[in-house]
Amino acid sequence: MATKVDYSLYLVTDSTEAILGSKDLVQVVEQALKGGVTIVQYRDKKSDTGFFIETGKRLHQVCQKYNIPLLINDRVDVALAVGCEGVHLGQDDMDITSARQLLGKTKIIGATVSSTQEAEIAVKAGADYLGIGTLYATSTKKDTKSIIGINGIRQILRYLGYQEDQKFKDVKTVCIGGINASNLQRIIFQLSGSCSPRAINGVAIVSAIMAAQDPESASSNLKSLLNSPPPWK
Ligand code: TZP
Ligand code: MG
Repeated sequence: MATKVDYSLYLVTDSTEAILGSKDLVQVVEQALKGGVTIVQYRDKKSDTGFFIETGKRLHQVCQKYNIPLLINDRVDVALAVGCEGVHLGQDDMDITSARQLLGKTKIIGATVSSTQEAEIAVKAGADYLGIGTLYATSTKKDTKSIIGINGIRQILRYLGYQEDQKFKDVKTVCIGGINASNLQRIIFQLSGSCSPRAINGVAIVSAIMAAQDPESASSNLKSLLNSPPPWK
């Protein structure tokens, strides 16, 4: 199990025209790293394997400069070829048990979950963290099957919080879908430990950083919102 990973401001990349436009992916990620993102997932649904690996290696070099872990979305083989810190796997990707066998104990494995059943399976199979969602509908991912809202995320956090097995206590959590500077503090507050037996460990964000005019200041703004109490507290 990977230790001491900071999941608080989790950047998920997007290479599509709608989000990235004509900007350079590696440059945008470096700007986000300067702004303070704490972990990066390279998500690329359109490139072939060769480009995925090559760009993954470039992103890994940049992330290493800032001492930030890089994960690869969907593909254990690409993560192995890149030599990065781990993978993020959805329900239709390789199962967590096989991924753990291929990647070994020290790599980070994350799983997308939308229900307590999916969370239980992922945790028991050895996921290090859960990407819980989809929180809110988002044009970044139109094919998302379950929009579970704050209540759906709370239900999963509550479930994790009440399990006896240490694996459930150790697993980290991030939520994803429609999170931006305007709703971040409310979301964190609604998912804080006082409303649920355990709090969320981070927020995963695509467009609010990747599509920003200035990804560095967008990230540093999100980071300061994360680190300051909401105005109503
Ligand atoms: N998985 C669930 S929602 C989503 C992914 C990859 C996209 C989230 O994008 P945004 O722009 O942060 O709403
Ligand atoms: Mg996937």
